[in-house]
Amino acid sequence: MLHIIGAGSLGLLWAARLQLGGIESRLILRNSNRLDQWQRNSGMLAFNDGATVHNLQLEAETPDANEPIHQLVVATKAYAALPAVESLRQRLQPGAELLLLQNGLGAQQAIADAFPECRVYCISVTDGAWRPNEHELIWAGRGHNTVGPLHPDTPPPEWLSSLPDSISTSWQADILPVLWRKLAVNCAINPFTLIFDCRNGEVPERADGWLDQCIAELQQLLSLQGFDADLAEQVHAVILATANNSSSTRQDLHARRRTELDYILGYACRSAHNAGLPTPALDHLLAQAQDTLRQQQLPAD
Ligand code: NAD
Ligand code: KPL
Repeated sequence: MLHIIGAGSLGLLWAARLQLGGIESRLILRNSNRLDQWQRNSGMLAFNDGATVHNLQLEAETPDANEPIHQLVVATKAYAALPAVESLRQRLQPGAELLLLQNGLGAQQAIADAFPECRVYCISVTDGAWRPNEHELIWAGRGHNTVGPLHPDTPPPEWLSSLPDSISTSWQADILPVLWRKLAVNCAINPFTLIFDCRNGEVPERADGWLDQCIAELQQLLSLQGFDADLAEQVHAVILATANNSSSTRQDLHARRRTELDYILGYACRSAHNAGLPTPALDHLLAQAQDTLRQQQLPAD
């Protein structure tokens, strides 16, 4: 039995695909109010996988249910991940496997530090899913899950190979470079889309030389971590491939939700400062992005 905490876009995407693949899972909602709300519609979800709408009934419970947890998918935003896992501390069994789907970095290490007896796996997710309302889910972009252990030498969880084909996964024993590369790409795109309130494709023209400076600093930061991928090429390839998209950060802005800025650019700037690497262009980008959030009366972290 897989437990999933966070019944948002990605948590529901996991729950729906598991159920269609015949694998038992249970959603964990924040509290009894959320559970009542969920059950008012008999726990039904209309899951649009791009070709078919599946009407699914999904099992849900609150954190204080009794059943022990051996495998947990954490599908909250980065800033909510540690408190969410904390709410299940009493139920997590020694050696429990935690699968963390969060964008950015910082939340994964905080959870591993707080739960040293658990096995922590991180996933870099390229699926795209969104909810027009609470009981409808649209799988807008079929992507891939690259899974790996936060601490090297942790073996893959046994059940990983029995996930349904709809959850496309590959094992990457060294997951940090994957997470860092995605973080760097997000640092070069998302904060600019916030500041200029623009689509991804407009970033090079709007940010101009500032983007090049940020990419150069991010490239240095990646080198310090021991990774030498050509970042400029990757950033421009992602901008081209997602030119018409609103970044997740801009979507949060428009929906007036807290963003994950602190786990993306905030984390990159803190890592650079801790390593003594000057990053004036990134620091300026962070300050401007935080100003934009404050002007919109949204949390700046
Ligand atoms: P979301 O906001 O749609 O869902 C998060 C859910 O977690 C919400 O329903 C929220 O109420 C719930 N939650 C928060 N704290 C909780 C708690 N303590 N107990 C129980 N539930 C709690 O977010 P999302 O879009 O599903 O994103 C989740 C993570 O996945 C983010 O880090 C995001 O960047 C990443 N991601 C999302 C997508 C996507 O397409 N949606 C794609 C790739 C990566
Ligand atoms: O991951 C993304 C995001 O919006 O967070 C990119 C790659 C920038 C696509 O929009």
